Amino acid sequence: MPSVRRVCHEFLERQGLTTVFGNPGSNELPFLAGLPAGFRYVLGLHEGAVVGMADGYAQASGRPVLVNLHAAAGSGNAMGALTNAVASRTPLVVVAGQQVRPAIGPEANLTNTDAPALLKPLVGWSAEPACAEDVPRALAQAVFEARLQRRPTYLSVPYDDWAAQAGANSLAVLDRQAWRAAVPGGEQARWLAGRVAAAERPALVLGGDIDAPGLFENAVRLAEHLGCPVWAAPSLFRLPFPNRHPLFRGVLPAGIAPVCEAFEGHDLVLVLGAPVFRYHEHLPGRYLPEGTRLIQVTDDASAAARAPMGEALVADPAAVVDLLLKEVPGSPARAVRTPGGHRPVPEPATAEGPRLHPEQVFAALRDEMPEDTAYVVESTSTNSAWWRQMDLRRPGSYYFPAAGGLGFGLPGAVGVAMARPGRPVAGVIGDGSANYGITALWTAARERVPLTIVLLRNGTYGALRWFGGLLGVPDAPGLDIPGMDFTRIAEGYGVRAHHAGGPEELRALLAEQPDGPRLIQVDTALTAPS
Ligand code: TZD
Ligand code: CA
Repeated sequence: MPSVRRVCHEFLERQGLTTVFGNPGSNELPFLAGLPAGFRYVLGLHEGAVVGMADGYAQASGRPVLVNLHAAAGSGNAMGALTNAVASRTPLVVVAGQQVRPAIGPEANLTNTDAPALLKPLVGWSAEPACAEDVPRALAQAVFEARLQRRPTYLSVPYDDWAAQAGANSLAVLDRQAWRAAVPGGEQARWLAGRVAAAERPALVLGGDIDAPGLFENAVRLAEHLGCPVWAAPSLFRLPFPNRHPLFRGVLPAGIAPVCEAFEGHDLVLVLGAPVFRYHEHLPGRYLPEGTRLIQVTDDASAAARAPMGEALVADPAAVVDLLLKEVPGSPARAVRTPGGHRPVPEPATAEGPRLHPEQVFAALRDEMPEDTAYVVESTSTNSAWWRQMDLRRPGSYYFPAAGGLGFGLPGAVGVAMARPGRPVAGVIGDGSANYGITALWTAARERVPLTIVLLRNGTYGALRWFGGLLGVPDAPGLDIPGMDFTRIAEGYGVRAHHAGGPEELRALLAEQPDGPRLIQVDTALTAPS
């Protein structure tokens, strides 16, 4: 009979979870013994960076990814990064090492006390198998729960389990598969198509789940078919629609009152692939204008259940988009006759003095980077400058920390670039944000990941200064971060680095395509996020 470890390695290989992001400790070493040649273990130097890289990799590949963390300390370090993975619905399978079974009760050093409870509030499923024989089945459950729920899962495994003999029945997991399909039934389909067809002024709100190959393009078709305006859902983390399309109205503001205002005059708001809604700033008001009806379509049952208003249909948004394209008559009056007539970009704003306006940086990216570049953005005060300058037309073009937890951007860019080796990737990272995931630079150098990091150095936590104004706190301490030279930090981690002193120098650097990681630091002027 093979060992538990052998069966688990084989299961992971069959499921395609062979790129493992981790930072191991003694408890984890027995799982890593004899890892077959097809596995790639990507070492991260801090668990926040490990999860950020795995998150980017899983989002860009659309597949579950294995994360290997050290007991309670490593899992704890990962928790902030996991908040983003929960909000982006990333299927991360976290496997943490545990002390040997007889040492757990007496709490020997490195015991993960009550391990399943540690990450419970964040993950979709959390367990420590009751006996060694159950480890292969539990690992399969961790993978399938992550895929079916689209949420991270957590499995704690006592390290003496890996060398144990697998039971005969353990081998059954090797052939397991679990899929999900949720096509609306006839009655639901008729109800939904009827509602959309009857609407006089419908509006679409698209969420991160729409940013998938095929679905992204079909959502454009649906919007053009209905001839209706499109918003991206608030607290955007993936771009679900080309941002200069004539029907695109931008990202909904993340407050109750401004969302209500945006929907004024619409009789139906159809939300596809998003929670209703991830508000941020507390701007109270009515949820919806008088007479506006909201229908949410999501495959996330919890998002459907917790929405504070509207009707919800739990179904695959891709199936629903297909259905609506087929069943709802097009609107000749509203139809967009010249799809492809994208809105032009404005001249970038400029700044006083030697610093660049962020719009100049983004205009340089737009003009000099290849059109299919994937951007991972973690720069918080430059949000409106970003959307004013960028022209993103393809799926998988934009990633942002989904729960607003900093530390995703730099590692996430490394993960996206590893998952999509054919596609140019740029991280657009603030000087504050960079520090939460800075160690990912070392992994990028070690793995020779082709990647451009544009580091925006304004010397401050810009977004917090803006928030200070909003919340009536003009004098908060701890918001300035002067005195960091990221070219030297990057070089210390083995990453080639440049300082761009002006727009032309920046453009010239961006026009070169790197064969490994590089960082370009640029001094920027402070702007407001909106
Ligand atoms: N810690 C973590 C893990 N996540 C956070 N979101 C914050 C702290 C608070 N925070 C923000 O929400 S924005 C921000 C902080 C510290 C400033 C980020 O600074 P930056 O970008 O230099 O990356 P800007 O453009 O200067 O705002
Ligand atoms: Ca900053």
